[in-house]
Amino acid sequence: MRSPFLARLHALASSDRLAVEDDLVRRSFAELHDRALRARATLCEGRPSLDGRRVAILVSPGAAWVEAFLGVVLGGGVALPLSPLYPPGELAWFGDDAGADTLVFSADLAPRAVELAKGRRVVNVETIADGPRDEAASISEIAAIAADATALLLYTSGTTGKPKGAMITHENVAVQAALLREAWGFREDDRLLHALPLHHLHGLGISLLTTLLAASAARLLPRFEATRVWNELADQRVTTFMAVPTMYQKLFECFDAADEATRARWAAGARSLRLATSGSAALPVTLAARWKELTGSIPLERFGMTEIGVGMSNPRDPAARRPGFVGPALPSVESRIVDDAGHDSPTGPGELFIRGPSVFKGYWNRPEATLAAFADDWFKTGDIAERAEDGAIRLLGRTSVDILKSGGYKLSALEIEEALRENPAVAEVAVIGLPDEVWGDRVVAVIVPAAGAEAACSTEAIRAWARDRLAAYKIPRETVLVAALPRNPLGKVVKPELIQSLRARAPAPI
Ligand code: MCA
Ligand code: AMP
Repeated sequence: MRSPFLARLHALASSDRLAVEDDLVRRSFAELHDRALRARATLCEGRPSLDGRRVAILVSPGAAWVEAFLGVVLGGGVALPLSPLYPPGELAWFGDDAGADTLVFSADLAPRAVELAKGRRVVNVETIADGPRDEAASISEIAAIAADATALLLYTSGTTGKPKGAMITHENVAVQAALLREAWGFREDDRLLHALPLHHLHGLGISLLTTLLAASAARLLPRFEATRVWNELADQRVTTFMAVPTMYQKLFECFDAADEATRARWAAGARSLRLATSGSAALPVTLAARWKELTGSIPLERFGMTEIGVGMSNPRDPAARRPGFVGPALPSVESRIVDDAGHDSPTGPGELFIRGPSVFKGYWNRPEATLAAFADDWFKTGDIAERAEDGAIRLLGRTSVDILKSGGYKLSALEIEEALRENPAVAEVAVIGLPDEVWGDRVVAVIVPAAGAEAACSTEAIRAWARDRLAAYKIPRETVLVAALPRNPLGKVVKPELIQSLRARAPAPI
């Protein structure tokens, strides 16, 4: 078998150990594999293979999501996981951009899927595994899937307006999972509590696939909800938990509001975890310290990116973790720090470049963007880093003021500005991120209203208007109205100036 991802999956195909469970079903590896092969046959519709066709997945998190996803990759197709948080128009845009010819959906999301479904074959996830397997075709076809074939397309925001689909190969998936299995010591008896979205690499690759390919089990929650997560931890049936910093923040808000007996139960649950990790955004040292107070160790913080998987990780040994650092590079991940003049700077600060077998193969249908993202074969992360003597990396920010991180989601200020410019009440707009304890970056739209249109540019009016056009987490939390935007002699908005002036004012609500 040429795909190391599928070879690993195949090696687990006869295991009766638990693989995934949700609120309704439990599936062993053998059952999961069998159902994925049935899903494969449904998707292939008698053809030997999906042959690189893109299949959109708009399914609520759970065992059925995993079956559909594995059905696509076992079929030699490319999975396009989508989030129900996107409004219908944006979902259709993803389907079109990826050229997906099939949509797998779950009944609860059918109303969201109407526009996306147009012109595509639709398959209901509830019945996708009901049919027979296609033994004859599957054995030889699956064995022929190449290591560098694209397994999934994950859309990520950049500095160029609309998101780009990162092509993650079968080899990328296998390498990333193997690196983390080793670094974080996954064992067969590990059980992951999974509350992350499945349309990003953190929830899908780093958490779910690492767990499954290590022969451990994943317990999938329908969504992140702090009380639910605490109660799951308190049951002490899970051993690992992966989260973005905002989730830790929300967990503590919920913890502080609970009574003493509940807090004691929850704290015991958190202490029983073998491993709690944090990533996708900087973990404030104060949050790390609170987790340590509760459990005895700070979360394991690591640095990752859709395009590279996890690049740097703090050590598994809690005593060796350094707050504020993301650790040294993982084995096989090569890293460089390059200063403004383009020279290597061993300690930095400068832009972090990454190379190695976990790095993606390019952006779907965007050869120029792919070219621009690399310097020779080094991927340019856009993150500014410095390196300590022991090799540990500290992240200092990003090279572009137009990339924001809110609750672990990467957002493009330009994309949000483009959407807001469609509003006739908006004459000019600049979207910025202001530092925020809960969200990391708080998205603020600074607007010059059209004549007489001030009311239509209020926070409430703009948020209501944007609801059908942008995913909920991209919608600015606040608008600030100004007479003019600060511009440089070339007419470009000077965002650092805006950020500074708005940081200086009293904190705003929401
Ligand atoms: C939800 N809202 C948000 C966000 N999430 N607003 C801004 N930023 C967000 N991230 C909106 C909701 O739509 C709602 O809007 C309001 O905030 C309150 O929602 P709430 O219930 O408080 O939020 P939640 O549903 O609990 O979501 C918080 C969350 C979520 C669980 C932290 O944002 C999340 O799942 N984040 C994970 C993102 C992630 O997986 N990133 C990985 C990228 P309204 O009031 O208008 O309805 S991959 C990556 O970064 C690399 C590979 C790596 O290193 O990991
Ligand atoms: P994404 O494109 O959504 O995969 O997000 C990747 C970006 O998340 C990186 O380029 C970093 O800016 C940020 N990121 C991930 N992990 C961390 C971390 N531990 N600390 C700070 N930023 C992080």
